[in-house]
Amino acid sequence: MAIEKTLSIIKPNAVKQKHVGEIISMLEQNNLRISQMRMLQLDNVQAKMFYQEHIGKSFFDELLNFMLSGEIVVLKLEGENAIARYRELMGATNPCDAKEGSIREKFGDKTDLTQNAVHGSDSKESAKRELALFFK
Ligand code: IDP
Repeated sequence: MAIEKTLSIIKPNAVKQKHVGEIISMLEQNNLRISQMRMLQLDNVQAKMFYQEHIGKSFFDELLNFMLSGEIVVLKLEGENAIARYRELMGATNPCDAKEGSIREKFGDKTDLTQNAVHGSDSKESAKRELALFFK
């Protein structure tokens, strides 16, 4: 199986609630190798560029405000079939629907689906585009 690279973001709610360590531990335990990692505060331009596919959607402003509300951790993950394996480990977009033991089930806000703790690239194309925004 091919070695893939993917982007993970630990979102502001999970950073504020001090879940960075536990999330990183779950990545390591699932053989998603961390090859680069940074903590940063997004600015408006970066956030819009990152979420460009959602511009114009009803939840876009809420999503942008949330992503600008605090520091995030961005990670470059590598491993066999890493894109799909990390999406599986994250769980469904809505923490209420995320399977038991997934990152979003454990650390997402079950009353606010925007605050679902983590992001993960959904395809090889998005992984390439998203990684280039954070890692040169
Ligand atoms: P994904 O993060 O599971 O790939 P996307 O549909 O790409 O899901 O949505 C990007 C992010 O936008 C989600 O992770 C979530 O934070 C937020 N989001 C998606 N749909 C909604 C919604 O209907 N209401 C509020 N926020 C949403």
